[in-house]
Amino acid sequence: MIGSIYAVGAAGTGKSTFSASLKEWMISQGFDAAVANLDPGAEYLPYDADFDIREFISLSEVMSEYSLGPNGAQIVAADLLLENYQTMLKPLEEFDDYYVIFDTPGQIELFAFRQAAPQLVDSFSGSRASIAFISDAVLASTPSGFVSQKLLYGSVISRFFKPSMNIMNKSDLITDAEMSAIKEWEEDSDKLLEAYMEEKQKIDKGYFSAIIRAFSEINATGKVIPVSSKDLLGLEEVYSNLSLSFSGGEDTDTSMKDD
Ligand SMILES: Nc1nc2c(ncn2[C@@H]2O[C@H](COP(=O)(O)OP(=O)(O)OP(=O)(O)O)[C@@H](O)[C@H]2O)c(=O)[nH]1
Ligand SMILES: [Mg+2]
Repeated sequence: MIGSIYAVGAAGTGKSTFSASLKEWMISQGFDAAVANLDPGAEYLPYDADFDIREFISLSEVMSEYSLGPNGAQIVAADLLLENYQTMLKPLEEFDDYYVIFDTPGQIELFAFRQAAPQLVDSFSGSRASIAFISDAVLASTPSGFVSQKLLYGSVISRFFKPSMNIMNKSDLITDAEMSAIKEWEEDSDKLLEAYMEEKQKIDKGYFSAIIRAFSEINATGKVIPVSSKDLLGLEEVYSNLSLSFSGGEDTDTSMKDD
């Protein structure tokens, strides 16, 4: 694999749509790209999967075999994948010269916060792995939503310790003014604290200003990349971040089909 991109994020933030769009964009640019679905519970996918974990794990079979309801079955299914990935992911070996985008399970805790997930990423993709944390622009457009998504991003990157991107998906759903406010909060932690204090009247200022100060320190890697997976916008910046993490900045990709 030239590189593995793991799309990780809370339910409904657009991981599957992002995976589909990034593949489409990469192919349009002449790169070889494939999408692997790692969500055994997915009922509908907005792409034709090049690899689909549902061929190995059936949620309904897990439910009847283990006498579980849908939530318990999701956990067992996630663990089945994490315990058996070496055999199950073998078909992906044929994508040696591809970028492979991994669409992870709907609920973030089923992948990012299970014990074995960092091990899967590490041993399967090693230094060719990048985490694409997918957040929702609508949520990020209020100061408290912005703060909570940054915290979630922080907890995901501290699980994987891989190059990562903080992707603000669905940016087509927010106004230019909301986008400018988000950019301002990123640049200026005082402005973020001010906006936060305005939104939440009775809070412990000391505690939140400490959290917000910590953001400025991780900003080097934590700046959001606005993306619209619906309109295929922002994907060029995603790609340049990827090539930066995979090749130290130079676009040394040899898989270009055109020119
Ligand atoms: N407007 C807009 N809608 C989007 C965008 N990306 C995804 N959506 C919509 O958001 C909804 C959820 O998208 P999915 O791609 O299924 O999200 P997901 O994170 O894979 O969802 P789960 O796997 O169920 O957690 C769908 O209705 C998508 O069409 C986007 O960039 N803009
Ligand atoms: Mg999905």
